[in-house]
Amino acid sequence: MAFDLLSRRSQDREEYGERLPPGQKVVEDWPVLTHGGTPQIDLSTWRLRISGAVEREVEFSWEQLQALPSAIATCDIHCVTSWSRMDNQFEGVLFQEMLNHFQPLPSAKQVMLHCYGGYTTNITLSDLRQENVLLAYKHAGEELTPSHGWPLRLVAPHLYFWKSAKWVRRLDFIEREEPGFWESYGYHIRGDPWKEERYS
Ligand SMILES: Nc1nc2c(c(=O)[nH]1)N[C@H]1C(S)=C(S)[C@@H](COP(=O)(O)O)O[C@H]1N2
Ligand SMILES: [Mo]
Repeated sequence: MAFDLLSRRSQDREEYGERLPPGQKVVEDWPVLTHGGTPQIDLSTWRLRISGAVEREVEFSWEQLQALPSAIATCDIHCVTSWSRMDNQFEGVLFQEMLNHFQPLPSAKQVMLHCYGGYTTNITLSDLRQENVLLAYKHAGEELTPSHGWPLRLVAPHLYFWKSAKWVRRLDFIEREEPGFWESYGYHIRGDPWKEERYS
């Protein structure tokens, strides 16, 4: 068993090289990792709120979000529990596109992502500005399933996947670094998989 895992890992390494962060192994399925349960969400009352250190706080209804230009990002995702899933096709609104609809204040350095169900995670504004980061509503051409974050989740593929908040409901722009849920339990404040920033 241990031997199988080791040989699997070296095959993955041969196939993917630098694309695969250290200590990760490739899976074909898509595990669900949720602390707590999947929240019940009603699209008619669903909102995405932009708050905190922004020029003007704004809210998007589901229809308003759908009306924004969409994009497809193909990316690999890396969970800190050591699985990676390659070549995911997410569709949604790029964070860079979202920035055409509100203006962070110069003092905004970080964003606390708040989710339906209570989960939070912190991310720097510069990490959110990376070109592949999006608020996704589809995966592989299909609506996200409830357990993977329907109706809307963040996808920030260059960081460990715990940063990719499912059921996101609020982006709170803040001026100082603050830990989110897992970060306050000892997970790394940033979580770069290539540097193996797993724990603090
Ligand atoms: N709201 C919320 N978002 C979350 C989580 C969670 O528990 N609640 N888990 C995180 C973790 S630890 C991981 S690895 C990924 C898992 O996403 P998946 O279940 O779609 O694979 O979601 C992240 N986003
Ligand atoms: Mo995770």
